[in-house]
Amino acid sequence: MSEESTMPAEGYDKEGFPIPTATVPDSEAAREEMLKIYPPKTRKKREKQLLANDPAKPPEIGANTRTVPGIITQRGCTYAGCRGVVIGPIHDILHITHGPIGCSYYSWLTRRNLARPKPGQPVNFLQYCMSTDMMEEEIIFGGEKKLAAAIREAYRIFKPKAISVYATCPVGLIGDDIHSVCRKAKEELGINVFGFSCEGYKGVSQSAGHHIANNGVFKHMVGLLDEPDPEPFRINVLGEYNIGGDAWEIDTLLKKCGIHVTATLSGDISYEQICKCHTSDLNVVMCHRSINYMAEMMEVKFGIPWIKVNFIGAEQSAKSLRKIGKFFGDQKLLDRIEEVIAQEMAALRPVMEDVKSRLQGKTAAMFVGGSRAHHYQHLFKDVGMLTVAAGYEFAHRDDYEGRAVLPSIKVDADSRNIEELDVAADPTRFAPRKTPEQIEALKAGGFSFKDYDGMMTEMKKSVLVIDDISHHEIEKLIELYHPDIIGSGIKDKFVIEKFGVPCKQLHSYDYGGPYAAFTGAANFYREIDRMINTKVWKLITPSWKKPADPATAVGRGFESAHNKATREIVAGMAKAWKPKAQKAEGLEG
Ligand code: CFM
Repeated sequence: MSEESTMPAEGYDKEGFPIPTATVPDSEAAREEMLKIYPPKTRKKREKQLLANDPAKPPEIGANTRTVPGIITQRGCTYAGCRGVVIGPIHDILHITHGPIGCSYYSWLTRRNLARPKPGQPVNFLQYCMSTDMMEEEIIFGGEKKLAAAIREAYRIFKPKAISVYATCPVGLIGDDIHSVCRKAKEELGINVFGFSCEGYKGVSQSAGHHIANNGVFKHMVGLLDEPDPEPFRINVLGEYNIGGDAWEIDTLLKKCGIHVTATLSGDISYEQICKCHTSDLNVVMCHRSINYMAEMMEVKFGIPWIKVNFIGAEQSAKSLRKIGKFFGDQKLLDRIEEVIAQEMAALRPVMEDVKSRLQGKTAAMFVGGSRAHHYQHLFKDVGMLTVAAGYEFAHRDDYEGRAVLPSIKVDADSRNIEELDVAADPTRFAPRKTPEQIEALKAGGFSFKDYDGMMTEMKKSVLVIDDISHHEIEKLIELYHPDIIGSGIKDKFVIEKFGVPCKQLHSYDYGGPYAAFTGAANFYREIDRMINTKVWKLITPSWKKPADPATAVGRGFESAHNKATREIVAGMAKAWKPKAQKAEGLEG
């Protein structure tokens, strides 16, 4: 709309997107209500993780710290972050989990990182799930022999280009040296074999696994193939995992503009693409949390600059394209980008307007991962909805408050556990993509590198920010805020829906998607419209609205004596449950 007129129409911002009309509820009262059930020690910790926002000066949030046992977290483990999130999507290498069968089984296609075979690259191993199936015998006598045999067997059957091995909790506990097994296998088989010490307990969440994975991908794959793609305007899309086909939408959009993707890390990506991604001109970062390490290391070693982008939401997609165009500074490319944005918006505008008529004024809350709780706020805003509460499961302070706080983040024992690679400029291959003068000129024109201002700077004042939310806090949020929709995951979806509030899974997309780029945005708007405006929610009486029935109190009524007692036990307040010995040692609370 900004292209057609200089004055925004009433109810629209200057970019031509509707202004949300809902108001932010009284967050201080809600915060107190959520915290008051906790015993003092738990409260002290949760207080730092549960704040009222101030976009001008984001308050310091407690993040990336251990979860209080018993609050029912949504977090995953370090193994999940490494094997499942960052490396698992590479489709033509074999991923072998060294551990009991459960760790493998639960990493078998449960994350919807889609991949399809390409011309010349017909292999897609993602449907396979490989495990050393450790049993009692290996736990007692060691599992290295079984691992070596498994690698050999897998190679014999599949003949992959590379094999990656992942350590699960018991492997670290019994001390199997997976790295020496991998080194020997590499020599024996003549292919790349490498391991990850990503035992589930290594960190406070899957975030530690991201870091371990970044280190390993950088050490064992990036830089192995010095063959730049011939196309101009080459970029890598970092932190995009092709959930529900998102990376394909982004790829198509970039292609339309004339921008070439060398590698998407790691959505629908091949081993070869990762090996040559250091030959690209620019790294654009979607998910800052999971891959900022790689962006930093590639800049130091190879001279590739990085910028933050976001292809979730129409307004954000347009901004991201323009930013990439500005980096290359080619007038033809810039013109083509404007043409593409105009085309995409012309197709999207009618959908937005239609949906907006039913969604403007509605509210959303989101508790997801380490980047989507931020990115998806833009999709809701595109159609006039307001985010009244949001939080990550495992992000760090910089994802909330912006990278400016990086120097002030305290490194605790849990983070120190994860190796920081010592990276230096490559003696022959380091090549800055821009001259210092070009960089200065870009900066003078308002362009910023390595910038991420975090979620809080883009949220309204007083909006609740909740890190690592507990089920108790979600229940309170629903009771006090009645958001029209909550974006979350499978672990709390059905709890939320039993309260009569629709829940959109923002990890797996409820088997839907894609939602990235303009085409994906249209899918999302329509789906949210359907979810919020279906009549089914009006037929449910939320359990907290039902009067307690003392005769059959179990599960009936939020304030029923039974439910109250259960919540108190969960919150560690039930005095009767504490053994005397613990009290004497001062372990309570
Ligand atoms: Fe990044 Fe992700 Fe996310 Fe993440 Fe994840 Fe995911 Fe996520 Mo689930 S890499 S931080 S560890 S954007 S699997 S694709 S949806 S929690 S918000």
